[in-house]
Amino acid sequence: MRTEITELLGIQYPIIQGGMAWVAEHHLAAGVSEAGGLGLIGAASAPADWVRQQIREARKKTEKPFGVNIMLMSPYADEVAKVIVEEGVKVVTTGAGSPEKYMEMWKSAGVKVIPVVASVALARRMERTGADAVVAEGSESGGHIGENTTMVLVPQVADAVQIPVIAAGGIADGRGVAAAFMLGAKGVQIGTHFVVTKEAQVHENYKQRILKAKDIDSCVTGRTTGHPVRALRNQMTKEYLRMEKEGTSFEELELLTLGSLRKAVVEGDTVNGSVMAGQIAGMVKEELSCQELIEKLVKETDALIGGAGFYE
Ligand code: TUI
Repeated sequence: MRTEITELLGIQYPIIQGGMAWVAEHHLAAGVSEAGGLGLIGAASAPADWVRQQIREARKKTEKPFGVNIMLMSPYADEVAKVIVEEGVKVVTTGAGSPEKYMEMWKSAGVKVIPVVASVALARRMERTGADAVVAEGSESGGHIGENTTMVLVPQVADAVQIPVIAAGGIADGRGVAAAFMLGAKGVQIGTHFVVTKEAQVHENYKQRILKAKDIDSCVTGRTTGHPVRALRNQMTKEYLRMEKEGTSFEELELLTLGSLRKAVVEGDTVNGSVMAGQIAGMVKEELSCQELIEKLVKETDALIGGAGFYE
């Protein structure tokens, strides 16, 4: 499965792990990279020193390339951006904003920059400022999302830019990977299925909630505040949606979500916490190791489109 993405990143398979807050720590990142994909440490809203330690721990576990995802709304984004360079990280992906102000620093340090985008306009802007690739992330994804689905976003982004496009949102098996290639992607980013891997240091309740999810179990909160977030339906999302409908202030709604992802991932409170997951959760039925999952994805994809010339 050699594509522009495997060549760009020096990895075996064009499969990238999502930079999920609280979930994407060094065990998972190293597991994905060791299995031939690109593992990521999700900096989320964590302080720069936590990110630095995570990078060092991942390096003890793998000599293969791995990256860091920066959540640009983080109060620590500036410091984390510098840690990437200081620690010699080879790849950075970004989410929830535009990384333009860090581009020069990263590019001159030889860091490969892959912004996650949810629109054609941002993809174009990212290419102009020197991005090496983009992740086109559809609204099937878990967490903070844009307006367009993967099906409509990926081909439009692929038409709009020359740099390789990585598809994300709604992909959890070989059919999804093959479909992404047909839409013009040269790689995929997968989140939800990696939450339920043996390496993921996620509370068992969180994993079980995903494994038991049905097709219609996710919902989107925060559409009115301009921060739409997809999570699995529970007491928290119900309360949030009720308050949103009643016109509750942004500040009060933020209070409700503050720390709610940690509550679910770390404490296992899947009732009052935020169980962020993509719509494809309904199809995730087993806990595999990163290696088993990646091997399964590659085998299934090859059976569908191997030799059909889609990878190039
Ligand atoms: O960033 C993500 N997914 C995330 S971030 C996150 S932490 C969070 N939690 C609660 C509220 C807000 C954040 C959880 N999941 N994916 C990448 C992504 N980026 N999706 C959408 C975007 C995006 C949206 C608007 C990127 C840029 C943008 O506008 C930037 C601009 O300047 O136009």
